[in-house]
Amino acid sequence: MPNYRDTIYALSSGRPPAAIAVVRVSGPRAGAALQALIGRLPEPRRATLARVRNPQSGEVIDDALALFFPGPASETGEDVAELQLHGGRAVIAGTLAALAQIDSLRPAEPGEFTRRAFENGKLDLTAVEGLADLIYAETDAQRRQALLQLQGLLGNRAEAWRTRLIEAQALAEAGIDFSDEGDVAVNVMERALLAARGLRQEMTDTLAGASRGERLREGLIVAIAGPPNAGKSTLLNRIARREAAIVSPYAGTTRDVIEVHLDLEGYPVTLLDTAGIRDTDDPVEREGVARAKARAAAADLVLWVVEASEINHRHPEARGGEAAEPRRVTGLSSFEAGLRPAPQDDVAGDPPRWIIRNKVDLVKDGKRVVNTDRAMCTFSVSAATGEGIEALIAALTTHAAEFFGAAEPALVTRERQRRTLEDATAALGRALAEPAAGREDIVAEELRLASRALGRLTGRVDVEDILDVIFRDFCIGK
Ligand SMILES: Nc1nc2c(ncn2[C@@H]2O[C@H](COP(=O)(O)OP(=O)(O)OP(=O)(O)O)[C@@H](O)[C@H]2O)c(=O)[nH]1
Ligand SMILES: [Mg+2]
Repeated sequence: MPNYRDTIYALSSGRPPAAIAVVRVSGPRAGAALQALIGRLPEPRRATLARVRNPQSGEVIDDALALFFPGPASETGEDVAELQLHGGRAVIAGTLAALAQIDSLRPAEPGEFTRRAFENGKLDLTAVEGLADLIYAETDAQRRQALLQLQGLLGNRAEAWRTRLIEAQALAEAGIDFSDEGDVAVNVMERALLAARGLRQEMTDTLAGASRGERLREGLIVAIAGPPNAGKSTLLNRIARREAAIVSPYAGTTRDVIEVHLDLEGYPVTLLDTAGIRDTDDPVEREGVARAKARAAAADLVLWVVEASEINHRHPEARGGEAAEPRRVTGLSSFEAGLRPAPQDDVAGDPPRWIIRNKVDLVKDGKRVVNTDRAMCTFSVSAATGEGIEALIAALTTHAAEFFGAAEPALVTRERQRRTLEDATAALGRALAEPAAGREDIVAEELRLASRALGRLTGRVDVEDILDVIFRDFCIGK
C-alpha cells in the first residue's frame, strides 16, 4: 500500500529524445520541490518561464515552463507541480536526479498519479479504466469508446442505478417493519419490487452490448488459416503492407502465430497468420498446427486460404456453388477437410469462414474463374501481385463496421464491469423470485447485494483487492 503522504514524481511524457518532456510532481511537497528547483512558486495555473537548477550544486539544468496546481483543484487532488522541459535524455535525467535529492520525494509507481486521483474522488473506477483505454487506443472507434467511458458514460449510469436501488432497499426494509400491518407491507413491497424489475431490465439491456464493447477494446480477431504453402503469410504481409511474416516456397514455414494490428477506417482488427494445417511428424510443426487450430477456432472470422489452381484441378466442386456458400467453421474437422463442409455445420459460436482463392495469377486465363463475392464469402486474390486485395480489404472493413457499428455506444467495455453488473442483475433476479409477502428480509438483502455490486463497479466499495490489478496496466507518470 503506497504511502499517501509521500510526494511522488515521474516523467509523464513519452520516450526521449523528444521536443518536450513533462515531469510531474504530486503531493504535499510539490510546491516545495518546485521552489527548490526554480527558486520560487509560480502563480497557480499559470505557465511561467523558469530556470531549473540542481538544488545542491546550483548547476543550471534547463530553461523550462513551470506550472503549479494547488490541490484540491488539481488532477490528483493534491498539490501538483509540472515542468515542461526540453526532451533530451540528459535534461530529464538531471531533473529527476535533482528531485531525488529533495526530502520525502520518491519516484512514482505505475499509475500512481491516477490512483491518487481515484482515492481523492476525482475519477471513479470506470473512468480510470476509460483513461487507461484512451492511452492505449489505436483507432478512432476505440478512442471514442474510451473517452465516453472516461467522461462517465457507465459510471454515471451505475450511480443512478445505485441510488434507485437504495431507495428500493429502503422500501423493502420498511416492508419488514410493517410486516404485521398486512396492507401497508404489501404496498411498499410491491413498490420495491416494481423498481427492482425496471432496474433489472435496464441492466440487462446494457449487458447486451457488453461483448461489442469488450471486443472494441481488443479488436476483431481475423485468423488466416489453411493448408501449407497456400500463401497465408504472403497475404498477411500484403494486407499489413509490411514483411511481418516469413514467406518461403517450403511448406511448413510458419510455426508461431504472427499478429498484426490493422486500423480499418477506425475499427481495430487483429490479423493472425498461422501455420499451414496438415499432419506432420515434425514436433515443432505439430505444435504450430495445434496453435493454428486453436487460434482459428477462437477467432471472429477465418480467412481460409487455398490455391486457386488446386481448387480448379482437385476440387472442381469449389469453383462456385455448393462449397463456396457462406458457412460456419465447426471444430476443426471442416478445416482439415479443406473445402468440404463438415457434417455438423452451423454450430453457433464457431467463426464464419471466407474462402480466399489465392495465386489467381498462376491460373491460366482460359481456366480462370474469378469469383469474388462477399455474399458468397469467396474471394479470388493474388497475394503476390496484389490483385483482388483491395476488394478483400473493403469486405473486411464492411464486416468490422457491421460487427462494431451499432448506433448506441457500448457502456460495458471490460470483463470486470460485465461481471459486477451480472452480479447485480443476478441479485435482483433472486429478489424478484421471492414471493413478496413474508419474505421482505430476503428481498431487502438481495437488493443490498445488488447495490453493493454496483458500488464495486464504480469503485465505491470493496475495491482494495482489484486496485492493484487495474493500476498495474498504467504507465509510470500517469
Ligand atoms: N504466384 C504466386 N505465388 C504466391 C502467391 N502467394 C504466395 N505465393 C508463393 O507461395 C509460396 C508460399 O507462400 P507463403 O506465404 O509462405 O505460404 P504459407 O501459406 O504462409 O505457407 P506455410 O507457412 O508454410 O503454411 C511462396 O513461395 C510465395 O512466394 C500468389 O498469389 N501468387
Ligand atoms: Mg506461412
